[in-house]
Amino acid sequence: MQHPIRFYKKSAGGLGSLHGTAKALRSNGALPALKVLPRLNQPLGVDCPGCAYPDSPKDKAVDFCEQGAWAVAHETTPRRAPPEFFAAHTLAQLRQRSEAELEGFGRLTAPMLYDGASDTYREVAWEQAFQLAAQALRSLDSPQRAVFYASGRSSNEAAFPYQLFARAFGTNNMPDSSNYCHESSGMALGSTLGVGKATITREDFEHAEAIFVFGQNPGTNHPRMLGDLREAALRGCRVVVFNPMIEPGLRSFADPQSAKETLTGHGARIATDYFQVRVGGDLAALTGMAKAVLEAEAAGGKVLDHEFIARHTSGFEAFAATVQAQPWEQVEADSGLSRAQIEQAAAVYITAKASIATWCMGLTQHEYAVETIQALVNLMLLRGNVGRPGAGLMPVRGHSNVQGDRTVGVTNRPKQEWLDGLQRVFGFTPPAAHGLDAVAAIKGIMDGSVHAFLGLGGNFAVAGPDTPRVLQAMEKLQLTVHIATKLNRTHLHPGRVGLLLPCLGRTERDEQPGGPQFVSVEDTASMVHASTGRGEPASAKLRSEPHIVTELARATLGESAIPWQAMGSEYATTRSLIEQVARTAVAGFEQYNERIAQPRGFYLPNSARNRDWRTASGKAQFTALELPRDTIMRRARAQYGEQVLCLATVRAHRQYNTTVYRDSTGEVDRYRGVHHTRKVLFIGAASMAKLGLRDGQLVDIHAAAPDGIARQCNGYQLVQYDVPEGDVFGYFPELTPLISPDLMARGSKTPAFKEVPVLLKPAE
Ligand SMILES: Nc1nc2c(c(=O)[nH]1)N[C@H]1C(S)=C(S)[C@@H](COP(=O)(O)OP(=O)(O)OC[C@H]3O[C@@H](n4cnc5c(=O)[nH]c(N)nc54)[C@H](O)[C@@H]3O)O[C@H]1N2
Ligand SMILES: Nc1nc2c(c(=O)[nH]1)N[C@H]1C(S)=C(S)[C@@H](COP(=O)(O)OP(=O)(O)OC[C@H]3O[C@@H](n4cnc5c(=O)[nH]c(N)nc54)[C@H](O)[C@@H]3O)O[C@H]1N2
Ligand SMILES: [Mo]
Repeated sequence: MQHPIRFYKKSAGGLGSLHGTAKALRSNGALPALKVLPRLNQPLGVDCPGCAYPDSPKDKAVDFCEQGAWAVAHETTPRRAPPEFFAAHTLAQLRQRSEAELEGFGRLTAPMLYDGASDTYREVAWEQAFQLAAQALRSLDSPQRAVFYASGRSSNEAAFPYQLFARAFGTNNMPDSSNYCHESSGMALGSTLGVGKATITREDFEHAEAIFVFGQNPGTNHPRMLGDLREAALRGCRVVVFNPMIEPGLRSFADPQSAKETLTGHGARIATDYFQVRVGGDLAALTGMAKAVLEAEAAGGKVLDHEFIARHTSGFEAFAATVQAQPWEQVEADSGLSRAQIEQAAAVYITAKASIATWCMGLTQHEYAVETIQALVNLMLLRGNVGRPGAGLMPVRGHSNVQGDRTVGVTNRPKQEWLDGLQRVFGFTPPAAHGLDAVAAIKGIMDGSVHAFLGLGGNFAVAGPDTPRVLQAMEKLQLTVHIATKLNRTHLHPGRVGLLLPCLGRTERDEQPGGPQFVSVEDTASMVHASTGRGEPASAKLRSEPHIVTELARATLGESAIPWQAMGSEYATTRSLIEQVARTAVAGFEQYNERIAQPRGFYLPNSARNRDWRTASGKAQFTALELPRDTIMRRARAQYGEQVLCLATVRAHRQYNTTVYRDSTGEVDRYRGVHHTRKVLFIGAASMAKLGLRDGQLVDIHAAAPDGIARQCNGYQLVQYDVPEGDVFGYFPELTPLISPDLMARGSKTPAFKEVPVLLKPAE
């Protein structure tokens, strides 16, 4: 068997990215995508449907990346999955196909209804589709039987009527992709700084003296961020990385827009310091850094910002006492880093006049995720690194509008001010009780208490834990409605009434009775800006997301004081309604329609950035955190033995979440060097030696789950890689079936996708 790894020796970016961009275009018929790319992330252009990284504040001729090109090319693909395609394939047959094949069938073209007798989806008229969904919803014995899932790809103009629909129907059951993603960040920042969003803008990168990057692989998932890190590194800023894997994309980066770097393949060094913390070890590492900072202060170093701490924070004494009580031995054991390494990181932090901390899924998808991010906030507060130029915290969001969706009300835990705003503007009393989050929805689907599922985008069951079980349970639902651009596995398990409703993509022209429409999105630095699709729609039968959502609502709830039809046909109406609801709930939406027309849109002010702390104490809150003894891995090892490994599921270069791309050259994960197969497991030499396994060997992976249920993924090839002992890494979504829904973050309930206890056995 061929070894799938060819180690990547060049800088990330550079020619590889240019080739990758060209491949994206070639594999999908270049023309439509080529029309879109020059307008990507440009003022008044199209917002990239890839990640939520902010657009350049300066005018840049090119402000998209290779990964954006793949996202766009896959949306503008010439391939189609029309009704004839569905007539020729039963769902049983389609279920045999891989994620990449399902995606590869192309764009959906017509509304489809599941027909159980033939086990196929068949075309249905739009009007009938709306009526069928409405009947099924109205016949539920309680609105709480329905869940309204949202993936973070839809615009504000679709998300707002969607949450209004759920609440007017009578439920806050709005699980969303944030529950799977940055929920832990929102909670930790909310409890400590009073606002669950980034406190910095893209300009702040120009003023930082140190940037700490935790649990993030920007070379693959936020490539435009590498440009900012590169510029920072070139002007002498320290870039300190905490990541158990050596990610080549974080080591050095050749700017594809620099001819010299591209031609030589030698880019700029990115990480000045790289710490291979153990998976789940960041809380200990951050505790250690705080200890080192406090020790430096005690030694007379004058490193704390006393004025800031006194004036702006609360809880310092309890925090400091708790940090000092955590023994260095435990800090070292839990983090996998030596005291000297941690002191080195602390020294960088102490020396820098302004520090930024960014993070992504490496911090959020753990049992102690919320606590870990609170520990990061603690560290930043020690030197007043919030609310001044070049300093602050930034959770780097995933989906391009996941932050905007939350801002306009998509959440299972709405704030009372938001509900009051809905009541004031629309005159109904929205439900106050919190609804189901994603894991609770999964459990409800499995235990039969949920009867209807609606999805505004996304691939709910494949993106969440215990996929095979959840998919099976979805077939027992009374109703499934998926608003989608492409086919995916969740669609292949319809309920009794099963609807698949195809929508326009963001790059496509949206003509409504009110004229051509544009939508708006919010990036991870809180810039709200317009996105105007101009491409030819993939099919004449496609409807826009706002139209589909509002017609579903109108059919279900009838005519009411809520102007559904206007919101579905003239999005300025929606924006003005958002502005009205936001007036007493979210700052910064004044004159939404006027200001969205500005070239780069407008910034939603962040109270913490202004050192206005909307917390219980009215101050920025230090959190006293002990290092946990009771952890997923300790419990699993107590139950299953010391051979249990910790699996972190991550993304490869050629995928967008559950969408796996096929690359004609066999490239799977460029920077990590993987080719031709996704069935690999990255493992350290020491772990292999301990378990009597060897590089290249095939293994079966068994979950060591707390609920004792057997879960298994077979035939994975071991790849020796520089990762800490006891930790292994593999790709989602393939390995998600190993994850029990009981593995989740305390507080945020985000699945612990990066902390999955597993056992390896030589393949049978
Ligand atoms: N091209 C592309 N772009 C994307 C996406 C995509 O799939 N493809 N997805 C989008 C979405 S929704 C999101 S949320 C983001 C995700 O962006 P990332 O968070 O960068 O994605 P992951 O692959 O989950 O990578 C997590 C990183 O965390 C590290 N890690 C794992 N466990 C730990 C740990 O315990 N501690 C630390 N310090 N590090 C750890 C891994 O080694 C890896 O480098 O990307 C967005 N952008
Ligand atoms: N094991 C493991 N699981 C994870 C993660 C992990 O790191 N490890 N990461 C988690 C994270 S961070 C996230 S955000 C979730 C993602 O979870 P989701 O957001 O649910 O999943 P996606 O794969 O992004 O959704 C892809 C589908 O969205 C639809 N789609 C694409 N574009 C559009 C559009 O413009 N409109 C509409 N209506 N539909 C569209 C297509 O049908 C496509 O198949 O996955 C989570 N799951
Ligand atoms: Mo995400």
